[in-house]
Amino acid sequence: MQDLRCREYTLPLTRTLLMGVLNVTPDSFFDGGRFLEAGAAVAQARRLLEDGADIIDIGAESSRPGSDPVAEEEEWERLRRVLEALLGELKVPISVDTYKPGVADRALTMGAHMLNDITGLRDPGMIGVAARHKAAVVIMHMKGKPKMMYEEAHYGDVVSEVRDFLVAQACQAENAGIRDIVIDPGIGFAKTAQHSVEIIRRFREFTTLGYPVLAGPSRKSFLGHLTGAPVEDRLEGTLAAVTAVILRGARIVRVHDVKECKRVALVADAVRCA
Ligand code: HH2
Repeated sequence: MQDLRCREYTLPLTRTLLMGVLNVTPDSFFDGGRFLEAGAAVAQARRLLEDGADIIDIGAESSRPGSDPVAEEEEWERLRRVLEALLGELKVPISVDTYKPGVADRALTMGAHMLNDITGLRDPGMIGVAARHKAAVVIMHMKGKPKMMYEEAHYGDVVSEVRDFLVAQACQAENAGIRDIVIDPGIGFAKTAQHSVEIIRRFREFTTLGYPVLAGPSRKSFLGHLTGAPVEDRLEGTLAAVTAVILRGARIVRVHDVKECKRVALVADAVRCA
């Protein structure tokens, strides 16, 4: 687990990688509507890079609790304009946050490097697409669909249920020939605030499975639950959660505030490796 290959890029896994979030949606829970226009999205991608992002993750359908799915053509149209502009320019891997094989296939054909699937490759078509394009994949845990996911937030032991799902999906991906697999317990997805805290507290139970682990606590509602702060005011909570997961072995953090999280990662990495 020395490095992560994202098609023509190889990223080291010896330090924490920063995945910068870029949502080209009207309704994402934090940055919705800000980067829907291609020019604004490109400017934000450049800013994320300047701030220290190692990967840019572009999403064109919000997965916030209660959100409605977007039609495949609409999702692709939002993505296409931004991908076209960024793929020629950025010198870092571009990840596409989608669970639809049709969108994934078109994005990888255009040159994207990584698939970030919040449904953990539940659609068997996704495995075939990733394998065919030799793309890296993020397998994230979620139950149900974003629209109703809080109704699914029931577990015996949340950590073992999530871990069993991630291992099963990762094995399927490996059997299909996918080499570069990242797992993600899906903080906030069909999880109560208590479940998210439990996942962070026991994060080592994911980071000892042999796959690099990604965590996405950035500005999520469990932080609001703990601090009482609205989404615009959850930077400190995010930094605390990012520190906690890095000290427990996370290798990638998916964040909106790359500059601040990068500094936190430098310090936490130094402590982790001391
Ligand atoms: N969280 C969100 C979206 N995609 N992917 C992974 N692998 N892990 C996560 O925790 C994760 C994710 C939700 O955040 P955001 O993209 O900012 O919001 P929205 O879904 O409303 O666009």
